Amino acid sequence: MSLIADQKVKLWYSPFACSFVPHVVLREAGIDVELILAQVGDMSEEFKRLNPKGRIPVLAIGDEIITEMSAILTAISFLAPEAHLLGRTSLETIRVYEWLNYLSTTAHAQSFASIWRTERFTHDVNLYPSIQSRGVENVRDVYALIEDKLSEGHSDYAVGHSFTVVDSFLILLYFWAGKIEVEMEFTYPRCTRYVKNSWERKSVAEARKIHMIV
Ligand SMILES: N[C@@H](CCC(=O)N[C@@H](CS)C(=O)NCC(=O)O)C(=O)O
Repeated sequence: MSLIADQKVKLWYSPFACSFVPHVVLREAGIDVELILAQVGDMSEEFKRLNPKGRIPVLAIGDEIITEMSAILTAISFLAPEAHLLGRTSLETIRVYEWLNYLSTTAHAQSFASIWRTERFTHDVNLYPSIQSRGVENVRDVYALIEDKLSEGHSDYAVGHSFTVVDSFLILLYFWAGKIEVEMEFTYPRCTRYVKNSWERKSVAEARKIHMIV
């Protein structure tokens, strides 16, 4: 596959969902994108043919259909190398992937999913409350770690000293944690300060509007 910057780019998204992350990154990269709604909980058969995993985000660059957060963010970043959205040095890029894997797996697919998609973790509805309360504990553990990591870099950004794909992911997860009523402001002051710094950034504000993240 060769990524050519002038191919048509499309993003399938749903409000409140993780498609917010590539949406911010597309805006950071200055790429024109066609946004297509694929509402979580009401995805069309046509969408499921496009992505048999039944998940958003999905990105199309010309005829190439790309799924999975890390792959999508990498593809967008390759379209606009001058924006350095995967970091500015090899080590920064390594750190970006270290974050992305942690956020996609431990934070999203394990912790938040066990609260919002408990049916994927057990067939026994009697176990839901126990799995969900463990999920909230897991979210707190994730945030304790993020709080520590954000203090290491002495920067307004998660990796290096400029905006990367990681920043957009962290902004989304902060919003999600608020939705499950984890107290964020006093318990995780560095995370809070960090998210507030980027909340009104142009790319973030535009993606928040479409994704209803307010
Ligand atoms: N492994 C996928 C997971 C994406 C994912 O779980 N997306 C959620 C929205 S945040 C989704 O599409 N959920 C649909 C559903 O649960 O039915 C990735 O990292 O891109």
